[in-house]
Amino acid sequence: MKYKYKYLNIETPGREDVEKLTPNPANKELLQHLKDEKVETWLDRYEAQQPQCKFGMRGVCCQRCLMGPCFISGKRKRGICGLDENGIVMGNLLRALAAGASAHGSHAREAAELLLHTARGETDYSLKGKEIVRETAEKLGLKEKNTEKAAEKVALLFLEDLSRIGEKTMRVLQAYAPKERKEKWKELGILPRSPYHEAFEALHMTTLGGNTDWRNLAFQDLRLSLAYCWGSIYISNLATEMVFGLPKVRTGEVNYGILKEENLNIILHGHSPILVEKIVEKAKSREFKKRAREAGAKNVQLGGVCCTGHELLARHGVPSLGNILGQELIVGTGAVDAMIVDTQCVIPGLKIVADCYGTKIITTSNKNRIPGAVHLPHNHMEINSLAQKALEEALRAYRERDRSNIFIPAHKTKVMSGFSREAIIEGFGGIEELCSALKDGSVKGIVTLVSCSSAKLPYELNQVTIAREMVKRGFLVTTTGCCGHALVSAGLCDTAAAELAPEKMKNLLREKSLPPVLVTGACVDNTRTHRLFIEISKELDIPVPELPFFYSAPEPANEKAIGAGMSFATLGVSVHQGFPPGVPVPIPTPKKGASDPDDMDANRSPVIDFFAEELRGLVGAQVIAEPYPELAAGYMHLRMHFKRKALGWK
Ligand code: XCC
Repeated sequence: MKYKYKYLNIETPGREDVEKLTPNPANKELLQHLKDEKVETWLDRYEAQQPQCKFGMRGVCCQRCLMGPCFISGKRKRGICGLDENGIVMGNLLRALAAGASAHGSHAREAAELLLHTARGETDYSLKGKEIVRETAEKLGLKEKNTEKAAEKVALLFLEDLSRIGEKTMRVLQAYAPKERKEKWKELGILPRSPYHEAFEALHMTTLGGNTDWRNLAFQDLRLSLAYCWGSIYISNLATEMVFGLPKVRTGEVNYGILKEENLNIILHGHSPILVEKIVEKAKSREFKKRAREAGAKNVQLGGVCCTGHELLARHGVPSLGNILGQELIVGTGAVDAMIVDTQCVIPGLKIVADCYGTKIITTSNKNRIPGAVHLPHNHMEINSLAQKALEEALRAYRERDRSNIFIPAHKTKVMSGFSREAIIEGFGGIEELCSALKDGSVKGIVTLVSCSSAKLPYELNQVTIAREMVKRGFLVTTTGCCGHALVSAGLCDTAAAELAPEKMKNLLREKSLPPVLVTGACVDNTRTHRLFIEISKELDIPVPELPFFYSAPEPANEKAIGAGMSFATLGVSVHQGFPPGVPVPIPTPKKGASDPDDMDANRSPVIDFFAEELRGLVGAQVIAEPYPELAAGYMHLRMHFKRKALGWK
């Protein structure tokens, strides 16, 4: 690969590497097309940034106070204030986690408010997930027979959990977490109060003159991760399921080929289903289709990007087109008339490409404004009218823009989607059967393969390689988020992909008509796999850390990804990160004065040792970084193999 970062012992791709290695042929064609058209994309900007700052890459750059930036090197052991490398690295990680927890917390608050207002009959929705309302209320110990009233109580409790400041921990955590884990977290002193509280504390602890004990910061990292998990993503997932219902397993097609030149193409992008659910309903109506035909379109085609793409694929079978790095390529087809975006992962480069093709960008949240975009800020009380306005804007875009420069790669991929936790269990014939499959080795273990796409790696290659490797080795894979888009487009979420699996697993998947990679939704739906792990552990009466599970994020990019991984680590599921998220990577060097060249100093970093080793003693899981996918797959296999052996499983 083109760029070599010796101090990280890592090579990163150049444009030619990405063009050659990225697995989806449609992405290859679009990258080439946009290069020919001289349209700037993330790939151009990534190349322009090379080589990237070696201090930033190792996480040893500190910009926390106004005397900085300071960085640590062989000669400069401390920043101006006196903070050392470990304090800087751990503090940077904690601050990134706090940012991710705030993004997910804000999403959770919107979802809980939607639930509250819907339960009170104040929105344009009614509760579709009535069984989830009843189940959640019961779990939370809320005695209320009336579904709407129960939902209202649940929503208020969620909002309280988000901002709880008293000594007691969150109610969702108390109700859903396994007893063994709660005792462990209590013993470690990491039971959180709430995401608001712990994010506050994390930022406070890392201001100038704050905490200099990096280990204490590491414990705050664990505490905030628990708040992130139980106080944000659990709330978003549950509230969304209560309002919009559980997804349904269905088959369909995804990838750029679903776009048609003759259609009005509207793409929905972001993370919140609040407005887009109504947009989908209205866009599918006869009336809107008629108006699109009158405007000259043959039909209306919807598509999804990032987590909104997953929500829509799971609930409505709306084809997903791509992920965070795919958004520019999608618009680069020239076929998109309007892209409606809400919050998170809408990159600024999107508007640059959109302007080249006259694509209208419509923003719907005050948390995400883009200069030059049409802005229609949503609120819970005006969903109908705002959805209508957004569609009117899309129609206008269709009529007004120059549609002569369209390039659509003809690739389509089959997918089976919509796997909730419930659907996975049902798909295997019940929790007992799923557990027997694990015990008898038909399924060797479960890996959840998730997270973003990063320009630092050959786009989508590592995600697809790890998924294929794990399936070949007999492991079931669940997936969400941007990684989910890569795996879906690679055809791994189609039943035909069962062919890759070893005989026993292949036969089981065939019998159950399941694909080896189950796409479970958006990143907040990582909770579905999280709860699946808890349920398997309960059924088998074996603590989670002893079971053959793994979490892997081959291409972490967003700060939100840190909390996602740590949510699993605190549960006792080990974590693989494909690219070290700003931690110094130790490179063994020959010992000074040693005559034997194999006599090496490991140059280990205390922060790395904490995550890779000490954490195992604390929560029963480790966090490791490995950018090379085959090595990562081999390592995960080995660790899970030892767990199976310890359990006496074949
Ligand atoms: Fe990461 Fe969530 Fe964003 Fe994709 S979309 S870049 S956070 S994987 Ni959710």
